[in-house]
Amino acid sequence: MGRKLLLEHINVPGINTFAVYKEKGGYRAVEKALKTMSPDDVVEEVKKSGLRGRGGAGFPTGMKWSFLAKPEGVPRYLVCNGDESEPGTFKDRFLMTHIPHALIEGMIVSSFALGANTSYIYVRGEMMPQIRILEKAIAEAKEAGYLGKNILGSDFDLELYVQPGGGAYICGEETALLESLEGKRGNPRIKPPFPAIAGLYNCPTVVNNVESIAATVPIINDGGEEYAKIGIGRSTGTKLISASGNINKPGVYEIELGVSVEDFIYSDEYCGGIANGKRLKAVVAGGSSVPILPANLILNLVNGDKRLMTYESLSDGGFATGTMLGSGGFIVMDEDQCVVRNTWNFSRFYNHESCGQCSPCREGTGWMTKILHKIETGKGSYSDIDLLVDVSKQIEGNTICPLGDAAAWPVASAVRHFRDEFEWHINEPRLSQERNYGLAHY
Ligand code: L3W
Ligand code: SF4
Repeated sequence: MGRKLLLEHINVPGINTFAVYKEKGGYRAVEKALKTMSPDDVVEEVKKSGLRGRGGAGFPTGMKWSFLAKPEGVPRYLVCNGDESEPGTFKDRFLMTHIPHALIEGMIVSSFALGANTSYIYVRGEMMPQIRILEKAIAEAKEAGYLGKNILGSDFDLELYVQPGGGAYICGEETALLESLEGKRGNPRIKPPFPAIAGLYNCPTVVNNVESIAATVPIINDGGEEYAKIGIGRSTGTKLISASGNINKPGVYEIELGVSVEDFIYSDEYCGGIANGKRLKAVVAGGSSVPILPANLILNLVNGDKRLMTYESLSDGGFATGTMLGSGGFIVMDEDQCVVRNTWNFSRFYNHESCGQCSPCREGTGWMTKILHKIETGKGSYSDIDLLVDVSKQIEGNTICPLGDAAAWPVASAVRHFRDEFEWHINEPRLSQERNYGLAHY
C-alpha cells in the first residue's frame, strides 16, 4: 500500500468537521508554523519538499513562492485555484467535499509563508455544495481562533473568502481567474508579468491549485525532506489521480509518484483493470489537455523500465514540452472506444470554452471540431486528416494561454498514433454514417 498523506483519514466518519479533523491531528501544521517558524522557514520547507504544482503545469511551488514580489506597503495575495473544470478531473472537488479543513489549514500555512493577510479560494461556480462546505469550514476555523486577527498570538492576521467562479473553463487559467475575481470577464492576460509580480488588483499574488495548498500541511508536519523521500527524481510526494473511463474501479486515488502506469491500471489497489474483460486501447493521463497515448506506448518498457506515473515519463516524445501528468485526470479507453469520436468530443469542448481573444485558438478549435465531425460521420477525405494536423500546428505555441496547446495536442497525437482509425472512417463511409446517425445533428 502506498503512503497516504492527504487521504489518510478520508474514511473516518465526520472528518469534514473541525472537531474530528482536529482530533485526527489537524491544525498541527498551523500551530507549528505560526508558533515555531518564520515565514521564510515555511517557504524553505516547501522548497526542500520538491512539491510541484498539482493543477496541471507541475511548476515548483517553492520557486513560485520565492518569485513573489514584496514591495513596501503593497498587499500580497494568495489565491487558491479551485476552478477544477478539466475534463476527467475531479480530485479537487473530492478533497473540498470530504476533507475541507485540509485546504483551510493549507491556506493558513501558505498565507503565513507569503505574508498574505487576505486570501481567496476561487471555486468553480457550478460547485455550490463545495462552496457551502468551505464556508462552513472557514466559520469553524475562525471560531476556533485559526483565522482572523492575531492568530494563536502570532501577530499574523488572515481573512479567508470563498468566491464562486464565473462558470467557464477558462477561469481556471490563473490570469483569467484573477480577472474574474476582480469582477471582470475571465479573459487570460498576457504573461509576463506573472501574477507573482502583478496579480490580483495588480498586486503580487500567488495562485496555487487546491491539492498543492493542501500538500503544504504534511510538508510542514513532517518536514520537506521527509516529503521528498516519497516519489522518484523531480516527482516527489503523493498525487491525487482522478481515474475514469473503462476501468473496474473509477474514483480518486492518492498515489506515491513513481507507481508504474501498469500497476495503476491493473492492480486492485487502484483501477482494478479494464472493465468487462476488455483490452486497453489508450490513455489520456492528464485531463484532456495532453496527448492520447496508445496502450503499446503506455505499457511497453522505456529504456528497459516500466512507464511511471511521474511528471517526466508520460510524454509521447513527439509533442508538447510540458509535463504530461497534467492535472492527474486519468482517462482510460478500452478497445471499443472510437479515438476519432473522443478526439472530436475534446475538440468540441475546447472550441466551446475558447475565450476568443486569439484567432489561432478561436478559429482553429472551430476548424478542428468541424473536420473531426466530418471524418467521424463518414464524410471526410484523406486531405482532411492532413488539414487537421496542419490546423493543430498553427494553434500550438501561437496563443496567449495554454488552452490553445491543450486543444492542439490531443488532436495531433490522435492522428499520429491512430491514423488507421481516421482512415477507416474515410474508407468505410457507410458504416461510419450508420454508427454515427445521431451525431449528424451536432
Ligand atoms: C513567476 C516566472 N511565475 C511560470 C508560474 C505561473 C503559473 C505556474 C505555471 O497552465 C497547465 C496548462 C493546462 N515567474 C514564471 C512563473 N510561473 N514562470 O508557474 O505556469 P505555466 O505557464 O507553465 O502553466 P499554467 O498557465 O498554470 C496550467 C494544464 O495545466 N492542464 C489544465 C488543468 C486545468 C485544471 C482545471 O480544471 N482548473 O486543473 C492540464 O493538463 O493545459 O498546460 O502559476 O504564473 N518566470
Ligand atoms: Fe482565449 Fe484561446 Fe487565446 Fe487562451 S488561447 S487567450 S482561451 S483565445
